[in-house]
Amino acid sequence: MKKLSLLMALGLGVVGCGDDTAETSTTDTGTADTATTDTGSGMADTGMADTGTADTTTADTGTVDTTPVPTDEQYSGPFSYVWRLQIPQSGTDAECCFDFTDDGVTDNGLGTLIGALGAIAPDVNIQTTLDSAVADGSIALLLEYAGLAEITKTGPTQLWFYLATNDIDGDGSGDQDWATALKAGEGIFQVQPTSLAADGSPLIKFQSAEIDSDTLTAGPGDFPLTIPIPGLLTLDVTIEQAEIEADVRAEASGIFTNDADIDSDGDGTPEVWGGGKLGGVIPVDQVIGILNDLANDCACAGIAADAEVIIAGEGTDQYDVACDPDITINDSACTDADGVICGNLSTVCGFAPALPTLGLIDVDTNGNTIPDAISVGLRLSMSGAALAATPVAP
Ligand SMILES: [Ca+2]
Ligand SMILES: [Ca+2]
Ligand SMILES: [Ca+2]
Ligand SMILES: [Ca+2]
Repeated sequence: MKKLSLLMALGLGVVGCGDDTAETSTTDTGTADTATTDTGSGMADTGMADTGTADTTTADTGTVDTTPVPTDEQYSGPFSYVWRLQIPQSGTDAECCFDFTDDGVTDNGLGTLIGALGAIAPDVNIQTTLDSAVADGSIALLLEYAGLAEITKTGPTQLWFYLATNDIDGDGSGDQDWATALKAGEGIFQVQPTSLAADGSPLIKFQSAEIDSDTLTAGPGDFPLTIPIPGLLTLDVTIEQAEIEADVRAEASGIFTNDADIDSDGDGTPEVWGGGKLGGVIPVDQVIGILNDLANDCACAGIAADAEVIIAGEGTDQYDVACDPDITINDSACTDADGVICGNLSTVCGFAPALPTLGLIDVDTNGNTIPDAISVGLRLSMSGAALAATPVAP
């Protein structure tokens, strides 16, 4: 098996989480909220300014805004730098992260897959690959807590995500030591323009988030994720029902996670896990679509550019996956230059029907009791961070 480095470069994507309901004239009859407190005569707003539809009349009699939209300036912080991303190795309950099937047990199809991969290909260590990518700066993820109360660093906020760089002087390598400076919250970063929309706002955000004492929560919402597989392509998937939960503390330099000691492998000795959890589900249709797109580039194996090589979908009792038996695959002429998938297409097709039996497809998202999505979860470790005087990299 070739090296499949599943680099979870959280090129995280956008949006969605908001039940950021605008006050409307039907429930809210006051003047427009323009500040952090409501100046009308109704119930006090506990949040930040309301950027929804302006109230049209004189007194506010509506309910409080539950998902305030911050008004403070972008890049004013506070920030967190993600200094470690951990992929669960076994999919055990303790490791990670959330229960998507309402049975009281956390679900992590990704962890199950990683565990299976580890058994099949012990030399492939996705966690080591990920650790190196974070330590050398190829994955540098920064979070801004927009609108978070400056003094208490608690209360409602939004989570804005940036891809960042520590190479402020532009010489091609990070300016500070990862292990001693960045992990300790002394890191200084610039935001990569690739993580910004045309108007300069972050592409990636959880609009509904909160720090309640020492617990950060965000989501649920859609979370587009970019997974670069070197030499192959960049996978774009959207994690649905995405949410974050983290045990955090505020320090002068920003928001830190508190590590968790969890004996995930059951050997009696706890391992150190990041205090943050990020999880959600990926519909299998998305994954099959990506694989079919890859297969369409396999002219070397005799595949037509418009062929539907893998036929998949919900059957009567499971999500079925199989390659079209009418398509002849001869991948012997494919070389490394054709990518991992083309050279292994017959292997992929031989393996495909077994996919539903691995326990990987574990969540039913459309209510017909047939699982159709893969649950995923990652552990995050974060430290405080700051932006450079010029916050956006050239
Ligand atoms: Ca469950
Ligand atoms: Ca540098
Ligand atoms: Ca252990
Ligand atoms: Ca289903």
